[in-house]
Amino acid sequence: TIRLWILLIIIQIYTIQSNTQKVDDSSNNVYALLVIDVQYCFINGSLALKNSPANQDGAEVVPIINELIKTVPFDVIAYSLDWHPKNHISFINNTIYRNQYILNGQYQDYKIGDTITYTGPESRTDQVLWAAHCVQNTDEAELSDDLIHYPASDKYVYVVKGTDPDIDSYSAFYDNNKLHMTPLNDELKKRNVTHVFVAGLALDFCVGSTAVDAADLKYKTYVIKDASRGVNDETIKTKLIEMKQHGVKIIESDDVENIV
Ligand code: VGL
Ligand code: ZN
Repeated sequence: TIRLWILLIIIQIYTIQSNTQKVDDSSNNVYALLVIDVQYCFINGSLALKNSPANQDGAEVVPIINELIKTVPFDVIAYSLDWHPKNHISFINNTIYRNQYILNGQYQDYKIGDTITYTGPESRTDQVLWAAHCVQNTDEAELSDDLIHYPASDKYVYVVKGTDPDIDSYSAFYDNNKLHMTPLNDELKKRNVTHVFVAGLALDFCVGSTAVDAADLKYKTYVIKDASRGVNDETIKTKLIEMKQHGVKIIESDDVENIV
């Protein structure tokens, strides 16, 4: 029984140690909310989600994200903006002059939602074709006025993406070929961010890709599903699976206060 007692005491000490360790760890946690592309282009502009196959309404994320900002003590809130030049590769009206770069070189009747493969020198990617959207410095490229946001500071960070005409950027961290990073990772690292919560538009594209990259970059990553809206039920399903495979936790906005 003496041996048993010693064993029990050792187990006790271990649990106490690992518990204090946990407390110490959480004191180093720095929580960021990543608000992805809550812009008029996706709410009531040229790529309004309510006109896309899933029939979801981008405006609905705004009050949910605002409530999170008001009630959860995030250390950092980072906003991304889809911010394309007029000649951007993702715009269907630009596919014709770029046709020389398309694999089979033959004219096709492209429609919005088609995926084409560009093989030109600067364009080396599969690209979904979208209506022209979120053109830099246009009204519809602005963040929603209804979304809580303040001028850039220690707490508030803004990054633009999709600015290179020859490559799209769904993730707020990288372009789709992962050749360049936006400033987002540096800005989060500067602020010692450890945990990121991703929400906004669109779940199956920019929100999902941002979350996958965040997890790969070793942030503890959560996607807030009810604070996001998507384009297409099929791609939403596959993106959720991909996110989980990369270790992203899929949560609801009510869960956030129990984590931060
Ligand atoms: C997005 C399509 C094209 C997004 C951006 O923000 O999810 N989707 N550009
Ligand atoms: Zn875009």
